[in-house]
Amino acid sequence: MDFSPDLIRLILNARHIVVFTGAGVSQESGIPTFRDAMTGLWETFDPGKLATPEGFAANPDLVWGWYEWRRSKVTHSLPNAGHRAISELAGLVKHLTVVTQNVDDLHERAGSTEVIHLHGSLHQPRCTVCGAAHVFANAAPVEPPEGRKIQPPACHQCQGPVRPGVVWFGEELPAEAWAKAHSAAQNCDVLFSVGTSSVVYPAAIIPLTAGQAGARVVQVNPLPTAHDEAVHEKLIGKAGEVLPDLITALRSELT
Ligand code: BV8
Ligand code: ZN
Repeated sequence: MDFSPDLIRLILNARHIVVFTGAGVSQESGIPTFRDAMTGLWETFDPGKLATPEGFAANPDLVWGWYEWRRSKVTHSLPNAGHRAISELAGLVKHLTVVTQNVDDLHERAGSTEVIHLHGSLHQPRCTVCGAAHVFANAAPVEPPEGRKIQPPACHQCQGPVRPGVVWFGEELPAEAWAKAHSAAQNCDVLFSVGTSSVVYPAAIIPLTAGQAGARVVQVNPLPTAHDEAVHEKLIGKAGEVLPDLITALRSELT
């Protein structure tokens, strides 16, 4: 893929770059995107119902089983070329912040060091009663069959039911993560929006905030998104193909 010389110059001269990511950046690692996560046995459930406090209260074993299935997929997957390119980009520019909607740890495992998780993490379960962090008995769970119900573990401290450490629909985002992400969006020169359908709020405000603050907003996605009219530039393609090409173009400019 070719990139405009002014985008290459803008990136290399930028004081601060934000990379805002969604489930699409993990798709090439074999992690189903949030919308695709509802394939197979899960497709009979609506994520809007499964990924909610009410869904967990009504079906704790079903919801915990879904998250354990997803956790096992992540644990047995590897970061892809898109994650690695984002980590490499940080080494080519002055300051880079990753703001992710994803609950996996693939950015960190690709070497990204400044990662803000707006929607929590699969790896940080906590007690619904006392809030204590829960340590998984099995760090790398054997992949449960799709649709498998698994009883949530009991809290080590108070025996209350443990829940996934993610932000569900209807729940507020972690205040500190939101504040840091919003500030990064207001102070960056370029924001890449990678692999997100841009329909979930308030996360989807982040690219809009960057654009309103004067940053160049560049979308990386093989398909149209809800932000197509709002972004300044669309790099149409997979993250694992477009971003390594961008790194190559930047490196050739630097030699
Ligand atoms: C809140 C964690 C209120 C859990 C997630 C009506 C209008 C507007 C908003 C609302 C509304 N009704 C309700 C709301 C609010 C709601 C919301 O936005 N709903 C949407 C669906 C309309 N938001 C909330 O509830 C939020 N909280 O509002 O609280 C409040 C206020 C005060 C006090 C109390 C409460 C909380 C939202 C967080 C929900 N949790 N995740 C989990 O993961 O299980 S959201 C979940 O979906 C993901 O985390 C992700 O953030 C989100 C969107 O998914 P994407 O990442 O975009 O993935 P998706 O599958 O959609 O798209 C994939 C994209 O990748 C596609 O574009 C595809 O083309 C592309 N792609 C595919 N392959 C590739 C690729 N791109 C590049 N390369 C590839 N290879
Ligand atoms: Zn507890």
